[in-house]
Amino acid sequence: MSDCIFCKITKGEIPAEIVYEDEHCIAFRDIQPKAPVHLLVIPRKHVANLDDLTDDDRDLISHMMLTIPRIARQQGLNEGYRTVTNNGEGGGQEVFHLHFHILGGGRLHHL
Ligand code: DGP
Repeated sequence: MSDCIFCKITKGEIPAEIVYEDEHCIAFRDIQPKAPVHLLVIPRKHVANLDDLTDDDRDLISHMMLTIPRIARQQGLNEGYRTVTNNGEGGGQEVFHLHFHILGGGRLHHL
């Protein structure tokens, strides 16, 4: 998607503080952090949100789920962290490129 800011980040067209990348996904620091460590993990492929996934994305989503704890460990989140994805406008989604927030670095409030 040419006008998607997260696609632009994957292509290096707009800057981001990237902390992890592989052939399927990248992770970078959220520009408006809500916790001492606040990262976004996104697929390189443009997928709007969970509703946009298809059976063809099984390996991709499984890879992302397995990669999130690796990124959290690399970032020193040894005491725990929260992973959130906002899905759709009613779910608080503002950027319509699938992303998993990783929040940590302090004790988070119960949901
Ligand atoms: P959500 O509400 O789940 O769609 O969260 C979108 C998050 O993306 C929000 O926490 C702010 C972050 N964000 C928006 N634009 C940019 C950007 O250009 N760069 C970075 N690093 N983060 C962004």
